[in-house]
Amino acid sequence: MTYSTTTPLNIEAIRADFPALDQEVHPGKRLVFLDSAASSQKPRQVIDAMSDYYRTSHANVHRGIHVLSERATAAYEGARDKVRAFINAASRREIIFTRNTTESINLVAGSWGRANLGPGDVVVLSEMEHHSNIVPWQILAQERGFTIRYIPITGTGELDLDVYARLLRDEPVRLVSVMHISNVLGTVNPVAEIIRQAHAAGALVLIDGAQSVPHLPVDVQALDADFYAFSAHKMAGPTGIGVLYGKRALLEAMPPYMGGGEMIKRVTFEGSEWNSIPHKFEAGTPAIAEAAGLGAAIDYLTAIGMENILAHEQLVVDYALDRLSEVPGLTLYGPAPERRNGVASFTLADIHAHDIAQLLDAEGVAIRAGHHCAMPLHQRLGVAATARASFYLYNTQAEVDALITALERVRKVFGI
Ligand code: C6P
Repeated sequence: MTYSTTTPLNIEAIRADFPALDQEVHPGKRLVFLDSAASSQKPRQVIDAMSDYYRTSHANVHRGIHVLSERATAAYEGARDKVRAFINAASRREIIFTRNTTESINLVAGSWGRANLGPGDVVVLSEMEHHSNIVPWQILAQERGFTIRYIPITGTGELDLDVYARLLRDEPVRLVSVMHISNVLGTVNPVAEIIRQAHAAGALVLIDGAQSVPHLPVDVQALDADFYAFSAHKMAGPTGIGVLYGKRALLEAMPPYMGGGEMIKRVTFEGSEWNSIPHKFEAGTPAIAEAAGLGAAIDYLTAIGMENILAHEQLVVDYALDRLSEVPGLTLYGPAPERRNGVASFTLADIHAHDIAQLLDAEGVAIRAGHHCAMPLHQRLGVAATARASFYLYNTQAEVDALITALERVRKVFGI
């Protein structure tokens, strides 16, 4: 089989931007980093932006009337403008900074959910969801008494849209909350269609974009998403900051999620008046350096072009799926290459995924093993754990070859 190697990216230049990629992790073993779905590496542009911020501009935001506070505020609010443009939100007020995708989803549950859901209502999730899009709803359902339904997955690891349509028709669905791209199966869900059908049935939609915003162009207005959540650390940005996009009218009508400084307009002993959005949802001193880092990550990805990143990753993932499918005893999970992105999860005979990951690590190949915070999905797949190789803009087909060679060693050790 011949494989396309015509990537639109200048891969050597990109790899040179990521200092962590250039190292031996064991004597004679160069790092092959295939764990970006858990958290991506960071380019020096992001590291420098955060370091520069701390060296020259740190102060608290929105508070002091002095030069450093003004610089810090500009860095923080400038990052909000970059996020707005990156996902094409209509207004910067619709961009709420959180800690990560998990906090963004908890914010919607704790604010919109607590105010709007009750007995008789239905929230629709899917069987492929990450724990962060299951557990907040389970906690709230215990308190508020609504029902959770799950869109089943088909044998190819895709959402069963017939069952989804039936749920919307037969049940009083108030909210649909599903992932854009699966962190285990790689499935790219048809979220525009899912949103269209939900809206026709009078339900709102929250999209978990943790695995999509880093990998493909996302336009929240074109999708007509009501809420959209993602994390900076999976898109070449720092840990400690994430985003909740929400439509302005919804955010304005929602009660605060946390109380404290910054989120109020006026406080008396008798009560308080809330600040306008987005500040109503950003209580306390925020992650300012991290916002500067996220802004730099967006600049970095935008300069390369999300379409180019998507095309490059598709080449690498397609190649990985082809090569992995040739490994004797290996089972791949997820749909056909044209309907997936980013990750390749597999089992190898009856070898435990942790043993695979440990032996691969000894060869310098970093993957993730376990349930990837999707235990119900693994239960549905009938396996306790999978090994997962995940890819980003800096990975190459040569690194896939290194994975395959390392897997040969695993097979030899286990005699299969
Ligand atoms: N998945 C993985 O290895 P946080 O931790 O809040 O930044 O992201 C949570 C999250 C939510 N949804 C999806 C689809 C995700 O993939 C993740 C994070 C990582 O698959 C860590 S468990």
